[in-house]
Amino acid sequence: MMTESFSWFPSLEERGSATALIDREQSISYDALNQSVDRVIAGLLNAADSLDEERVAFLYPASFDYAALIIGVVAAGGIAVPLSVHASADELSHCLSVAGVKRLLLPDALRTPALDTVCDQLGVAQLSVEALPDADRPSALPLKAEQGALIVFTSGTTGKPKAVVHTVESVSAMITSLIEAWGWLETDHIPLFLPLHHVHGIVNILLCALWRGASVDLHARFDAERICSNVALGRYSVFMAVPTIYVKLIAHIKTLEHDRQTQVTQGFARMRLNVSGSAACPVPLFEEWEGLTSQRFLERYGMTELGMALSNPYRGDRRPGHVGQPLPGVKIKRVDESGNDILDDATPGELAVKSQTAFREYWGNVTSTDRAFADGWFLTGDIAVIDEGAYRILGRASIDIIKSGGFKLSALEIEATLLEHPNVSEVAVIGVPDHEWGELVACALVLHEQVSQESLIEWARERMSAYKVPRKWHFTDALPRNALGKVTKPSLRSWF
Ligand code: MLC
Ligand code: AMP
Repeated sequence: MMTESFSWFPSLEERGSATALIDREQSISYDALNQSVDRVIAGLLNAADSLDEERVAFLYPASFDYAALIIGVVAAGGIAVPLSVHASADELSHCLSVAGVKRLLLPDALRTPALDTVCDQLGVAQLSVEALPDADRPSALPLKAEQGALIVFTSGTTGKPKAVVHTVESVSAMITSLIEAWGWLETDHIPLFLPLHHVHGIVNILLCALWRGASVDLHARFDAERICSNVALGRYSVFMAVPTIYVKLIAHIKTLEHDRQTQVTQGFARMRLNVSGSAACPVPLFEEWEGLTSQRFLERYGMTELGMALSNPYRGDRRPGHVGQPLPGVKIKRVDESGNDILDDATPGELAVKSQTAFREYWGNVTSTDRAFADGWFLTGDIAVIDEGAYRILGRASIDIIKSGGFKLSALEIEATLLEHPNVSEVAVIGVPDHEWGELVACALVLHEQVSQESLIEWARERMSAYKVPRKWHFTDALPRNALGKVTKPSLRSWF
């Protein structure tokens, strides 16, 4: 049932001259951000009443334009489709066609001949924010709770990434529940260096901060030295990152001379919150960070389809190796392989979730949407136990999902791309444990004609994002298979 009008973002205008975003030397106030959002709304609508769930894609790095687009597209009744600025033309083509995009906004500098070809083939118009028509913004912009708001692509066990559709209500619920649970303040100041095509960067950092009236320091990429300099100056009150980034920060801090090290670690110590998530935080990392900075990570567990589901407490005991309890409004149970509820805390089971923050559907993919739910419970594919009241994630049900540096990767998608190489006849991809990246992509190949590893890597980098390209390679005459002819992937681990 469609509910009545639903409000999307708190008034930016009312926050006036407070700083919303900082991009190197430049900063913009909430007032200025509000004007940019209004221009986006008016330009996209161009006198129409609503975008009616038009999927408006954009390819902007962390920038004022990005922020105006993600808020403005939704306010205008569209579905924001933020894409990765590091994606290959093939990957972008997949996203644009699955989501049925007709307009792609991007700065001129990101236009490439390969992308021009893709857009011509798909009938997608490319334009920059500045090129949006000058128009009047309608005074009323009624939205419905169930209306689509955001599409984020996520890898699954069935090949190419799926388009996860969040609604105005689910995105709003994701934001407000985190603001409440983690005590966001309008005086908060947070750096944003995570990619802006995933919920961690988009929702947990950018939208939570802007919704609450806090300030966001934008970084086009993660640069340990630059971040540490700002931390040493005491700029930030909150820090959110994936475990790999904390590993990189520790390595960087260790290279600094003693006084500088102290300034940086004290900068972290003074913050009110350091959050780790998107992948398991190993206990030794938790302890090393606490030893260096006195900060006990708040580790939480989330997923593109759900936003955040489990969290250690903001106030209370945060246990290393555990992801805490369900966030307010989140119902969690654990099920066995036949879908039966598991009642014994110590027996491992797959997490199944019901939440206001849950997605609506995979765009244009009824089969996958239906398969993702059992009796209204979303099946996460993650296996967990409950240990003295706190959840502990043991791993994933499928070997074909890899988490590297916080990115979720599909082994099958990487295999399918590598199989397109004319010299490759068989390939199997797995994730292998790695101290820095959590897991690294490793692949075993059978070639029917010799080709060097270097040229395969170069070939792969033209077709997939750099973080998907295998980092470990093993060439063999045959892949190990079971009686049914299926590759026995666990046995490949010994090769790496
Ligand atoms: C970069 N590389 C990776 C990689 N990231 N390889 C494997 N896995 C990754 N995640 C490659 C680069 O292409 C480069 O290759 C080499 O590693 C070294 O690059 P770098 O410069 O040292 O790394 P950097 O570019 O700084 O990237 C590291 C990173 C990045 C950690 C900043 O991976 C990142 O932003 N991760 C966060 C992903 C994220 O936000 N996930 C949230 C999903 S939402 P070469 O060959 O060029 O040297 C979600 C829900 C939830 O999970 O719960 O939050
Ligand atoms: P994504 O689809 O990119 O949103 O990734 C979601 C997946 O990341 C989850 O299904 C988990 O496998 C993993 N994940 C996120 N947070 C944690 C965590 N704190 N511990 C372990 N795994 C996590």
